[in-house]
Amino acid sequence: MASKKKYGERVENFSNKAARELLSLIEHKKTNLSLALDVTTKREFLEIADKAGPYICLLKTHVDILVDFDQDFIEQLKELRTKHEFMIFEDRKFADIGNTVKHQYSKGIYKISEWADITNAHPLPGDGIVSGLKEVGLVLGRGLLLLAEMSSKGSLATGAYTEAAVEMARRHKDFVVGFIAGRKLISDDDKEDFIVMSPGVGLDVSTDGLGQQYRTPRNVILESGSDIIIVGRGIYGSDKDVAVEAQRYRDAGWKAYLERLAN
Ligand code: 5BU
Repeated sequence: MASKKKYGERVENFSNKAARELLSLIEHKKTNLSLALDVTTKREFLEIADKAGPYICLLKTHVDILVDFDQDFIEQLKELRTKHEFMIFEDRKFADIGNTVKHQYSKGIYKISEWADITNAHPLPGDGIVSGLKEVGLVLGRGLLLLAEMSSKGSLATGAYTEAAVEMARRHKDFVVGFIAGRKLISDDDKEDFIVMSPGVGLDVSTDGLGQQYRTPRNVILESGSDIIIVGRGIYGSDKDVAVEAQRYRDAGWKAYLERLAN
């Protein structure tokens, strides 16, 4: 069952700083839209982020696809974060043993833990992946999402695997704040809460020819009980007016949430 609680009322369910901040931000900015900004140059990225900024709660990045990534990019990203009041989610999909992911998270060129409020990991390697990331991220107030499901056709993250992801999250509630999934994964319970974010959201097309599968904001938020819609090419794809499309998805996501509360 989808949560009947307002985003703001759920803040108290979390000890994690990033989760609390995100739910408060969604409540006051009135948007459950995350932009998945998969462009490959700094200039394009920063331009689009500036246009969509007023309408999103969370900017989802893949910094390793930028051909001209540098420290200046991070500085400018942080400026936009403050200007528009959104949070940052690096969709890194860590998938290695704890010791390795600890370094991948904090070191290398990207130093993800320094600027990303939220990142994510595959539960595949077992609890060590969460423990390793937690060693770095918890003191910095960061949060982690586990990939319990994927939006792509033929995904193997189903059934017992998805259930095991939920159990893993339950063992690390201070750091694991939620899931990437297509639906709410636990039944309503006052004692536990996880934030569910769903990629594969689009209003105009149903696939991308490479296995992506799109559902509507209404389907994801109202019918499936997810909390945040993640939209990429639906907003910045060719011939799109970024501000117009961002508002359109913001409105659709929020309307579905209000309907869920009223139902
Ligand atoms: P799109 O342009 O709206 O299709 O972009 C979707 C984004 O979400 C893209 O950055 C993917 O890497 C990301 N994604 C996804 O599409 N499906 C998943 O299951 C996960 C992430 Br996890």
